[in-house]
Amino acid sequence: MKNAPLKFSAEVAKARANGLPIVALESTIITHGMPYPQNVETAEIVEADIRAAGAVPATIAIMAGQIYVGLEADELQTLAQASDVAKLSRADLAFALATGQTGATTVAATMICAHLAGISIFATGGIGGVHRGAESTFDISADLEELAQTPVTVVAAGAKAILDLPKTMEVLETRGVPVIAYGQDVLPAFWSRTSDLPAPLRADSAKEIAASHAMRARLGLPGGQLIANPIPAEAEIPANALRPHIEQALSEAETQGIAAKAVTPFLLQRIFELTEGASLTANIALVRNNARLASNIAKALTLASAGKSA
Ligand code: PSU
Ligand code: MN
Repeated sequence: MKNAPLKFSAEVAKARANGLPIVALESTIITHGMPYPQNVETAEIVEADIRAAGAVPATIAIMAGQIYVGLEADELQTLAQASDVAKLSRADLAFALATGQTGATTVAATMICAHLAGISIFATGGIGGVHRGAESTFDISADLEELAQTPVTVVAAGAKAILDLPKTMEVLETRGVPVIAYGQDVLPAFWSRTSDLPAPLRADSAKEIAASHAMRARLGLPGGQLIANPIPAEAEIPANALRPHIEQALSEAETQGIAAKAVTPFLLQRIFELTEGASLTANIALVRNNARLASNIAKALTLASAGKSA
């Protein structure tokens, strides 16, 4: 029997009691993915988007030995301003809980916590993946392994161009993770709506994605689904405009010997600086867009399971 130290916010506890659709949100994007104060502003707007779409947001973080599922406004503020927050993945989640650390959950850790809390749908910006040069560094995000083993559907905007997108897709295919592009035949590439890669799967409605999630459970397949939702057209940054900044950030990371957990936050911060904030504006627009789609998937899943038990 599992006995996870879960602590639900008042709003999430009520949603659980009433069988309402819930969407999980990660906290590493707040502590390590965006600068203050845009990080907390974004977290609040995204939560509001989910409520407006008819679902309930559950931002997940680790504090004082407990998994917080849903943060109260003051808890979110504290987390967003803290400077010594650990970035937690599968490897360090239990240690951080056992030792009372404050920790932000990555995609991998958020999936684990969401699943423990009975939440099936999770919205974020971008997932971790296979880093460029992984053939020598072996730097492959634990997010990919988590997608292969934990049954949560993750809505993201595709992988960032800081990663090796073709290699990321190969690993996902090998590990049996469905990658479903929303409303188009090619994979989106985070800041851009399109990439050169065809999407393995395509869905045109939240209902189809929910049905596929439910079917995986019926088949007893472990692991989740990755939904690749293109950034809204008006917020897109052309790949050509970003390429030199990405190259520069990558070469600085190499020169400065940035490794392991520090790589992704370093690259995101440098690209933010080099684009004078444009990357962040796009990032906010795509997270909000993902939150809306995730809400619709969560609603469709709730409707489907209500229909089944009726
Ligand atoms: N990609 C983004 N924004 C982010 C992250 C990734 O565009 O904030 C964060 C997520 O929390 C993701 C983590 O799970 O970085 C991946 O880190 P790593 O590459 O160290 O596994
Ligand atoms: Mn890594």
